[in-house]
Amino acid sequence: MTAADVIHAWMVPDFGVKQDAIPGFLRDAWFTAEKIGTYRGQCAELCGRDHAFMPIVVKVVSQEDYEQWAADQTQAGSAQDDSNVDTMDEDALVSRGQEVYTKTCVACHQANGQGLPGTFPALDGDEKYVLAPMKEQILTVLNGHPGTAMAAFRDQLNDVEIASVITYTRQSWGNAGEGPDPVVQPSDVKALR
Ligand code: HEC
Ligand SMILES: [Cu+2]
Repeated sequence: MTAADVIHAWMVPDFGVKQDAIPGFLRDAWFTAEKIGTYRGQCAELCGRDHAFMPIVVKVVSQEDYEQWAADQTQAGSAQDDSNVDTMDEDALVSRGQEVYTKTCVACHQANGQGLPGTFPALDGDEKYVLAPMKEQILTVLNGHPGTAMAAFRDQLNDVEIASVITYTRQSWGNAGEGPDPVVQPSDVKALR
């Protein structure tokens, strides 16, 4: 859990779980749900004007229903068929990359690419990976940096998604027009996977 703005808290009393969600920190929490049903909670930190509008809903389902749900999700994801796509045009990469970034990277690296000082590195102006030859950045997203909060995305994202999100970071904020390899193609990711 983390937060993008102020401190919130994820609380579901039936599970005995209450965990602060703090910008700049990553925390986790676990519980064992023993009965199928719909459980409700709410943000438990007075977090501002919309505090009362942060309901939490957890659906506990059977293993069978979960597997069905997971299969449906995978199908929804692959409605956009990325297999056998080796190259894309630059605009398509950037716009797909923005979607991936917003879904997968923004909580840590932030919408403005500045990250959070001391916790999540800025990708805007990052000379080491983003404004550098593509190889190390591709390896970073594929394999993560073990022992840090930067996870491996090789199982979660396909070659098109990884190429897109990397292209997006290379062409956004102050990075536009700055480093080498402004465009990374799915075939580049495939070659290093
Ligand atoms: C849970 C938080 C988190 C998420 C989500 C996350 N990152 Fe990271 N990322 C980090 C951390 C922490 C580091 C620094 C790792 C280290 O110290 O080596 C990092 C490092 C990086 C770096 C290297 C930059 C540098 O200077 O160290 C790149 C590039 C990067 N992430 C890209 C991405 C992309 C693209 C995504 C989305 C697909 C993503 N990250 C999602 C936390 C995250
Ligand atoms: Cu809140």
